[in-house]
Amino acid sequence: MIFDVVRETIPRDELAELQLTRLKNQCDRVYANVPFYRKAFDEAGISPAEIRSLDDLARLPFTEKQDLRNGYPYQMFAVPKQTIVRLHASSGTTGKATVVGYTNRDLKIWADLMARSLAAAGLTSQDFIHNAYGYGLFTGGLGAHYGAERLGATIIPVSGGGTKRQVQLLRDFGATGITCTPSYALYLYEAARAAGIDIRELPLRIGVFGAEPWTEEMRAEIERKLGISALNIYGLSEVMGPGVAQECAESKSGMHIWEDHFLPEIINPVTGESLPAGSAGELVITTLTKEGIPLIRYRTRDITSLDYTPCACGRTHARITRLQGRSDDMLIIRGVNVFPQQIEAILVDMEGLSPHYEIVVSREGNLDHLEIKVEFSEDMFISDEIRHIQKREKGLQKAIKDYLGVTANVRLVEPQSLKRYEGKAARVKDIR
Ligand code: DLL
Repeated sequence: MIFDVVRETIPRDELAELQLTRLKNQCDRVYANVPFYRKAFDEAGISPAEIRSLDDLARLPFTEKQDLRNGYPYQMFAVPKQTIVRLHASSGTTGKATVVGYTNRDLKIWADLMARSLAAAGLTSQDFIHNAYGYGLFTGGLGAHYGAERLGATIIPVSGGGTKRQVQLLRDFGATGITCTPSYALYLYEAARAAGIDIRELPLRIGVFGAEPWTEEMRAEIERKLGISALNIYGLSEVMGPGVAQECAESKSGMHIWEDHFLPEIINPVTGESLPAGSAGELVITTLTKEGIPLIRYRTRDITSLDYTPCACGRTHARITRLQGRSDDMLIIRGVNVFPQQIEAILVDMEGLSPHYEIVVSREGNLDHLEIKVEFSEDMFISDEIRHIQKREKGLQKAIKDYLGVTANVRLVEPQSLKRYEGKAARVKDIR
């Protein structure tokens, strides 16, 4: 079912006109209200009045995650703080998180776009949706929540964790839809099996999975094990949250990016130059209607390509292909975004540790596993005994959990035992 037929099947020439009007508007607003943008536009030698076609987009400056961090917490807001009705923040940051603020209108649009997304996945007002995305500063839980309500479905706000209970609720409440990370879906399958429950025999029929990378093979596995149709959803907190792009049930190939609100481009991540449709590169998004934190040419760091070919579902919005990775070193561990520098910052803060460390991310069963090996400094090692070492490992593990929200297996190792690098250190091994 198409949730908003008029807007989702808008002819492309009309869409381009709408985008241009909105782009001009958005540029006027950020130039007038956000000092960061005024400076960036001035430095790029362009004024909002000079934007006459969508091609002029390429003349505008990029915005990066670091710009949001620099403006922590509220400097990137384009409206008075009092007009903001909700905050979210990126998970897992030591010092400065990325804070995003929404006006009432932003929240309404988010719910609409999330409802569009759930409908594109095949869910309707008749469905009961088990929402296991985390509720809180993370956008997953509340994003899916209000989208499901907007659709008129019944939302079951389970949030993350408590897996045994989740299995029981899935069975007892008879959910027909589920929203969570793809790895958690497989974890639920295992927990259900251990409890003697076969999810294939439950009424569950559709899953909307995202927030972390996954593959076609994983889709096939989820579909087989849970006996459902598994759809891909994309989003990021800076731009809105879940529901920026969504796969449709008809083609299940690429995610329609809601172009009446987000103007997508693909660039070469090294040179910054725009790439033609179909090429793989970094996705850059300009928000067209956001009031709280409008973003001009935001570098998502996600690698994908844009497909403008018509889709079987009749929606005219372009599709982004399954994400192929990132152009930075951000890791997503059990749905939590973690930068290696954040781990490093915690390690160097701890007395007696050397700056030599190794991070290994692997997958055990269906769960991500984070292991951190770090060397003792020379003087610490001589004086320390085994039980002290274990105590320190626990302390470090706790600090990582407290600051970053992820569980890590920490091992302190002897000085000089980890590999040294002559060139660029390759301290992170992602073997998932
Ligand atoms: O993960 C929002 C979200 C919630 C999306 C629920 C989908 C479902 P952040 O925590 O800001 O927001 O993380 C955003 O996660 O830049 C991608 O690298 C990654 N990501 C999100 N969806 C997908 C996906 C939410 N379908 C970052 N496939 C993004 C691969 C994804 N990676």
